[in-house]
Amino acid sequence: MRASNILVFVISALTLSSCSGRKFPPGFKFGAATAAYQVEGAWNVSDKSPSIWDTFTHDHPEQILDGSNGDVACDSYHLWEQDIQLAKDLGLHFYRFSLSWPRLLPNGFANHISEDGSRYYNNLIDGLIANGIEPMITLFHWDLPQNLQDLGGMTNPLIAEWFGAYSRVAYTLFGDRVKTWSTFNEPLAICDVAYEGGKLAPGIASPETGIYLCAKNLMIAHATSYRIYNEEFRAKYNGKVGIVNHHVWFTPYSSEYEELTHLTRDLGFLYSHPIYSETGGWPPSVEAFVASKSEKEGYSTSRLPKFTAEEIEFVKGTADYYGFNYYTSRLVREANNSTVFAWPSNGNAELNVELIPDPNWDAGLDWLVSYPPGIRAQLNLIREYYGNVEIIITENGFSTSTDELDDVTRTQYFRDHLEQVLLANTEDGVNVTGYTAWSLIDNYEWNSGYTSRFGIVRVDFTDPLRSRTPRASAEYYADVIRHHSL
Ligand code: GBH
Repeated sequence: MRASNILVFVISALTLSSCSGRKFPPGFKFGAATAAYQVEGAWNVSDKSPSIWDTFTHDHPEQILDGSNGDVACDSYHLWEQDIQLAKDLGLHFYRFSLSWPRLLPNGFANHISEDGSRYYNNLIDGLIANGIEPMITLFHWDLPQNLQDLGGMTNPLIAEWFGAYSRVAYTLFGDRVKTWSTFNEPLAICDVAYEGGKLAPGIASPETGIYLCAKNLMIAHATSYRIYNEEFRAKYNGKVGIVNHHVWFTPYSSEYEELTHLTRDLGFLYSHPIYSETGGWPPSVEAFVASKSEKEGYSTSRLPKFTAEEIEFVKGTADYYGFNYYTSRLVREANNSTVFAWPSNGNAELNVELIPDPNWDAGLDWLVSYPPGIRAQLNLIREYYGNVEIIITENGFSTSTDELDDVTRTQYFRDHLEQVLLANTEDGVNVTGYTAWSLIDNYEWNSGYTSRFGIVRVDFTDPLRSRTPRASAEYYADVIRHHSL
């Protein structure tokens, strides 16, 4: 985006905060999210088998800041009724949670459905609905069954079949009551972050090739799941299926990096272009870039596997909405020899870019620098790329290292970001229809263990009962929902 556009954003933001037209459109929905491995605990109850996150945290505690794991986490496997009560007290329209694949299908395959696993999710779904809260299910939020990993996991093209079969079980069991589905949460994390340095499960570093094998297989797996829904369930259940992408808003460090910024943004759309673009397939700029680099490196084919013409058609159009997770923004410039590549893994090594926060932005914990206009700018960019597709903000939130109840910075983060979402909707006409706070409750924050808190509700992890206490941000959010305005 050009500086003049940023100025327009700033001016309209100022105008908005000084007048009263701060209502969200009537159908706009508010929710909050969690993910199975981060909240459920009960990692080995009944016939549940280990996921790659069980294995990774048990075998490599040194990869986790406090050496912890999700064995118990928030114990939501047992305390799900409390989670529903919290969601109800907040007035949430929907609750976004994920299914643990190895809890539902202990073999990974569809030949055996766990009775306890299916009962757990049925109870959760029914409980939500009884309290007027729509369930929104993510099929895959990173916790792949370990036995499928042993067969190659995301780098085995058969993952598409396995994921399809798992999806069919989930759609069959829950599709009568669950109307909004997403297949994968953040391919960027599943493929790029995980395979770049092996920092996330399965702990395999394969930055040149593993990343892109995963990328292609994931796209086919997503489309397989979508098409199964279309062919076997849509007529009966009439729900929506999409995928959730994480985007960092990128803007040039200085005008000489405009082109590099475009390429960086295009790479950020690696998992969107095959679905939402008119042509289908990988973003052409990225495809050309990796192909030419691979050739120079002596590879016989591009490290980014090509789609066949048939595969392009198979993947194209396979989403009923655009799931968008937003947390932070970065400036883009060319890396030099002394650059230490840090998160975000958005091709920084591949493109030789350095992605750095503007010192003027509010520093949060670790990587999470707050730049509210970024969410609005990225919403507009999605529309610029793919037209006025329905967008649901599937995650947005802020972390702290302390667990205070009066969470002033988190509340401010929500206020500022909600305002930008509202502006994108009302001023820019972006078709954004929902907003999801990450997270309903403090939970297991992957490599940060329990040191990084995202909950609008505090969880006391020293308490065997994992007591839950709403923070000030929860009150604020409940207020926004109640008034349907800021
Ligand atoms: C989301 O990822 C996830 O969907 C969710 O599960 C998670 O709890 C939430 O955000 C908050 O993080 O350790 O410096 O290398 C957002 C993308 C990818 C951001 C991994 C942090 C690791 C940063 N995340 N990344 S670092």
